[in-house]
Amino acid sequence: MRRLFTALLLSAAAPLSAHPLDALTAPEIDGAAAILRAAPQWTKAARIASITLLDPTKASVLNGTAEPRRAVARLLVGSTAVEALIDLAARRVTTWTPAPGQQPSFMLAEILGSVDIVKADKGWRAAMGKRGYTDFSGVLCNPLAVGFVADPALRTERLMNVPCFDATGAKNNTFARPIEGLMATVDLTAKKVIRLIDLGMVPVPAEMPQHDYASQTKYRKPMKPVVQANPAGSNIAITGSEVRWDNWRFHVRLDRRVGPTLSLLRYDDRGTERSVAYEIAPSEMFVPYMDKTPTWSFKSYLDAGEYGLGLLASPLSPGRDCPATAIFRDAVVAGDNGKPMTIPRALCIFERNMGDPVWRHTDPFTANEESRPQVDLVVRSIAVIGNYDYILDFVLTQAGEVEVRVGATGIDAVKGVATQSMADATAAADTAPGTLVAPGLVAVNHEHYIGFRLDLDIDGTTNRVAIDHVAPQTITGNPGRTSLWSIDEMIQTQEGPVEGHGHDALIRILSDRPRGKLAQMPSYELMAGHAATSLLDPADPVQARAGFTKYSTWATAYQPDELYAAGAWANQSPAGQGLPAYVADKQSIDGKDLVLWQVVGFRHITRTEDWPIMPTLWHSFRLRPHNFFDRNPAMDVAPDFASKP
Ligand SMILES: [Cu+2]
Repeated sequence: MRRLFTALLLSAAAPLSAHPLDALTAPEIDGAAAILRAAPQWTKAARIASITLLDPTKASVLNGTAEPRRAVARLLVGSTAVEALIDLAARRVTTWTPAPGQQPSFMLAEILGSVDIVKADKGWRAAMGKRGYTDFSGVLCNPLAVGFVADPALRTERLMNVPCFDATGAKNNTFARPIEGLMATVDLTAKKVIRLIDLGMVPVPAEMPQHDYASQTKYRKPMKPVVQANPAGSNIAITGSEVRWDNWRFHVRLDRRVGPTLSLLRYDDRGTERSVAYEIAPSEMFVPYMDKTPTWSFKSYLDAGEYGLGLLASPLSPGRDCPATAIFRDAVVAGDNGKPMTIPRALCIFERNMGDPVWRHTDPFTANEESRPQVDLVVRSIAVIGNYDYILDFVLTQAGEVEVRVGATGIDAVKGVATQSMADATAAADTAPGTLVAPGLVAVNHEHYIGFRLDLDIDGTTNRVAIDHVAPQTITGNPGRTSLWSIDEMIQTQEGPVEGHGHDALIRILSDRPRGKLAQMPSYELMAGHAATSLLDPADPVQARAGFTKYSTWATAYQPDELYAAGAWANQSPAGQGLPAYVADKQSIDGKDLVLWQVVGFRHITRTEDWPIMPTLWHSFRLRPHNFFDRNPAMDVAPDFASKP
């Protein structure tokens, strides 16, 4: 009894958050909202768009010195954006900074409210009447970020573009029957439609696809179970938000804006814990569509800054989205007006055995066989942004590698067209921007860029960036051999794009201190993987808001407020924010605390197999130790799970 009482006292005295990098808790979000409302700057016209953890200073985290918990809020006061910093312990607003002309991310009430505004608009109702709609109960509208605002008179207004769909009878695909050619622009402040584009009637596709299992007409034979299993229990140990697995240790949280965030990533190198990264997280996403029609050409989403990858994290389904044996973690994010929202099972953490060897060899002379089974750790979340689902994975391997994977699935954005078949005379014109995926439906071509911010700290915070060019050489004096290649190492000393990806160069981030008996400079290679860069004209206003997509890799000097590849205020942003601005002063990065940025980029040339729902397509990049360990770090992996040392 006494022990129970002591435990209760201890838990009552425990701080609200156990780790300085923990996401804000529900009481902290409530507290931040209350502090804002009590602030002298608060007015009745103020609305809170977002509240998130304001990162503690890096030095305080690394030194273990406690700092008061702080939050950053973005507000709208009337129509003016404000950034407020809040000291949660002192219960006060420390800075209140208006950002005229900028827009915080959308509030859920704005997204839902704009649908009602459109449906009440006389002009829209008349245009719908011409299309035969008098009852709008089956009509669903999809409010969208407007991106760049071409009309200078509207540039400071807070806007959404709202196309609608006939979703009568829709169970799970509300995007399949577009009411094409009609789109309203809503002024969210004035709460009215300020523009209606009506390009004329396009027949609504007849088919309503359903992708639930019961709706299918043909079934393949269900498989006998193929599952991940942990018959002797999990190897994952979690304390608070700190995860230990195999030789890895890290902190994980779901950030409202950028989503899954790994911090303090360390690897136990035979008894010495060594730093690999301070923080790894998505930063921004850019998805431009390739259709010049006025109801499509604006589509160029910056999903993290306009909506929020953490805010839109989807609850994960055990046994389907993640193995049933995964550890599932709820997340708390601030909803509208600083109201905490719990997202159940927003993160999953699991081990997986893909059936691959982490290494193997059979000696050709002695026939000695040695092989080691590979087990990986995966941290997963899935952001559902309207029609699209993005699976965001961090994969840690026993060989010290980190793979960052993005799986694209969900429903292609589709456009209603007259063409029913590619044999139709209208087919060539209608399918110029994409692919006919169903009668009367074109999936429009587009591309996806997911910019990750990689605050790597290889054995500490003073690092360098090396580009190892693979340089062809001509050799003379040997008639049997006239060419080879060798490595030409170049150190990048200034902020900017890091160029040299492809098969002719290796990009590495290295410590500035030699280590071990070989006195090698420990480093990690950034293996680009899928790194398409944007083909749009740099002067195109759509592209100019997302300048980070012109290069696949960037390096910047660490700055605590440089977090977002397309800038802190991404919604309706002007040109040039984010990485292009961060590197403009060309600070030195040599032997400094530096940040790498890697953009996973892929063009989505749509295909019939993407419809009615797209099989998951994975893209990735990899961080791979390079002279970081003095030998294969997976030498000590046991040959069998039962093996005793
Ligand atoms: Cu796509």
